[in-house]
This record gives sequence, structure tokens and C-alpha cells, in this order.
Amino acid sequence: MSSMSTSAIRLRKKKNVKKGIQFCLMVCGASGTGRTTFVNTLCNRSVLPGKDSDDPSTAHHEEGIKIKPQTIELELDEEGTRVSLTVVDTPGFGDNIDNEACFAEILTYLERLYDDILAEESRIKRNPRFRDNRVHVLLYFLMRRLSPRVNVIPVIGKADSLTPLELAESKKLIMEDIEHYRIPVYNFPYDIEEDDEDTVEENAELRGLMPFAIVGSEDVIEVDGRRMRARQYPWGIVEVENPRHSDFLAIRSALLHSHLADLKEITHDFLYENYRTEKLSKSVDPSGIMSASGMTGGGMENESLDPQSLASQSVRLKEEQLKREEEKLREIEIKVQREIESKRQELLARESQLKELESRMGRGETQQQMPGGFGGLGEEEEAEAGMER
Ligand SMILES: Nc1nc2c(ncn2[C@@H]2O[C@H](COP(=O)(O)OP(=O)(O)OP(=O)(O)O)[C@@H](O)[C@H]2O)c(=O)[nH]1
Ligand SMILES: [Mg+2]
Repeated sequence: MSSMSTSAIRLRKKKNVKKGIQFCLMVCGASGTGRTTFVNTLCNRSVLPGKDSDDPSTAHHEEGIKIKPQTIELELDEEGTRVSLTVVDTPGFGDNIDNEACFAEILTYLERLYDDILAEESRIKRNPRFRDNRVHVLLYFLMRRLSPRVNVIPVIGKADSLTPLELAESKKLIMEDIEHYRIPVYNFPYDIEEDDEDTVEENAELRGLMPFAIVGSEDVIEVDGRRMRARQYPWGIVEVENPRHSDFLAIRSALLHSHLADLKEITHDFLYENYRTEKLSKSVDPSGIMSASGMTGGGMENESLDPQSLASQSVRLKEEQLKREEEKLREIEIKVQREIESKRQELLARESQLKELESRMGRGETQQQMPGGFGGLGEEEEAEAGMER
């Protein structure tokens, strides 16, 4: 899916230069895990404000989660490729004793944006200023509950606080958990047969890095005459963009260059499409299709919600919906045909009555006409008329 011909890439670039391509990233994780610093490092400027230190008198209050979208324009390279990036921060996530409400709120947020698109799509006259705010990727880990609605990429924040051995071990354990619990994550999908060699190699490499080790910094430091984002410690310097220190470069180029289009495509073609089908089939038939397809609340835990199964589920739901609509149409058609047939019979009867009346009039039997005009003659009157003749 992420393979693209060079001319397509060139064309996309050309388009993007003119008009910033729109992309939305959500960052999710407990307080202090480095979300703000990562976003500011990614955008190379202060997008999200730092946190004021907690007031000890209120620090124990559970504030719940706040969902804060913010849009900035980014110029990516010397060619002037622009991205209109919306960053959605989720302060307060995971800070409560019971975090159920956080998941529910994020889910409601993701679904509300899908509902906005659904409503916009069904308008007769589209709003030219409508902005698609759907979230294309969510950065954090172990987000099984949210995966059916958004591309999730697992990351380890503040990776420099782990020794290389600890980091390798953490990565291994997290991937084992993801596999064991079959948590659907965006795993840089590729097809060895269909995709070109470069795409396969690039995606396999990115998949191998998961979960991405992230180091962020608000400071720009001069190292060997070059100014760079880095973290300075008494014992040395951690360079954000040094692949030996962190996977920041890999995740940045995946998000803002190589996989931006793919993340948007999956959001629209699978995640949103699946939501749309669920929603529409719910409104067509609230009786049981959702529970049958395993896509209701509990269905979120469904183990096979990778893009492929989402797609086939979506197709199946659509087929079922179409079948029901076809049946309804067929019923209406039969009803209409019956009505037409009965009207035709009625008309034929009237026509023959009319003909008979005309022939009688021709024979001067007009006085036998019924008082009601073309009401026709009953059997009795007909018999009477026959007797008079
Ligand atoms: N060692 C290290 N520290 C980091 C890194 N990124 C951020 N920090 C530090 O971790 C602390 C919290 O970082 P923030 O970016 O504010 O974390 P946050 O997730 O936005 O936290 P809240 O907004 O409070 O929920 C700050 O002191 C940062 O300097 C990193 O990559 N490595
Ligand atoms: Mg923050």
C-alpha cells in the first residue's frame, strides 16, 4: 500500500508544495512520559506548552483527561513541502486511579470526528470550508481498545533513560505482549510479492524498530560545530537525531514523509469505512447484526482487527446491508406491480362497460343507461333490459 511510483510521489510533492497536506497525530500516554517534548522536537518548535508545576494542595485531585487539538503549518524540506499538522495532546491520560473513562473519552473523540465526516458526506451541498480532523495516527503503546478506530504506533518515550540492554529487553517484551495479546498496531504493512524491493526493505526495517525508542529535547545544543536538538548530561550528550541514540529520525520520516499517505489511506479506507458501515447497519437494522459481527463494545477486544480483517468485515457488513435493501426494494416492487395489475383490471372492466354502452346507444337503448352515468349495468337490470328488447 505504501509503494508509490516516483512520478506519483513527484506529483504528490508538487501538490503538497502548493497546499499543505493535512495530517493529524494524537499523542497518548501518562503524565511525564515526554509527549510534549516529543511533539516540540518533531515540529522543531514549541507547539505544546510545558506543564506548570503541580500545586501540592490540588495535586491529588483527579482531573480526568483533556483532549487538546492544535494545528500548525510545517515546512518539511527545501522544496517547500508543507504539512498542516494537527497535534492532539491528551493530558491527564493514565493519571487516574481508574482510567476507563480516559479510553472512553478518546474513543468518543475519534468517533465524533468520523461522525462529522459521515454527516458532511450525506449533505447535498458540501461545506467548502469543512475541515477533516480525523486522527491518522496515535502514538503510544498498548492501546488495544483504540486500535479499531485509529492507527496505533507503539513508542517508548524517554528512551535515553534506559541502558542499551534495558532498551533492547523492553522492546522485546513489548513486542511479545503485542503479539501475545494480539494488539492490532500499525505494523508498516507490506506485500513481498506486490511491493517493490525498496518498500519491502524500508517497511521491514521500520517494523523491526517497533516500539520506537524516542528521545525528545527542548534544547538546541552545539555539537562538533553543528547545532542540533540534544540532551546534555554531565557524562555526555544524547543526540535526538542520532540513530545510535534513538529512533527519532525513523519515526519522524515515517510520520511526515514515507507513511503519511498510507496512514491517511488506512484511516479513510479501513478504519473510517468500517465505522461508517457499522453505524449505517446499526441504523438500518438494530436487531442483531452488530453483535453477530462482533463489532460492538466487547467486539473492540476482537483479536483479528488488522486492516485486512477490518476490510473484509466492512465488505461483509456492506453486503448484508445491500441484501436487506434489495429485499425491501423487491417487496416494494411486488406491491407496486400488484397495484398496477389491479388498476389495469379495473380499467379493462370499465373499458368493456363503455364499449357495451356505446353499442347500446348506437342501437337506441340510451334510456337503459344507469342513472350513475358509466356505472355499468348490474345482472338484474341487464336481464330486465333483455326482456324489454
Ligand atoms: N531523559 C529524557 N527526559 C525527557 C525526554 N523527553 C522529555 N523528558 C523530560 O521528561 C519530563 C516530562 O516531559 P514532558 O514532555 O513535559 O511530558 P508530558 O508527557 O508532556 O507530560 P504532561 O504534559 O505533564 O502530561 C520533562 O522534564 C522533560 O524534560 C527524553 O527523551 N529523555
Ligand atoms: Mg505535556
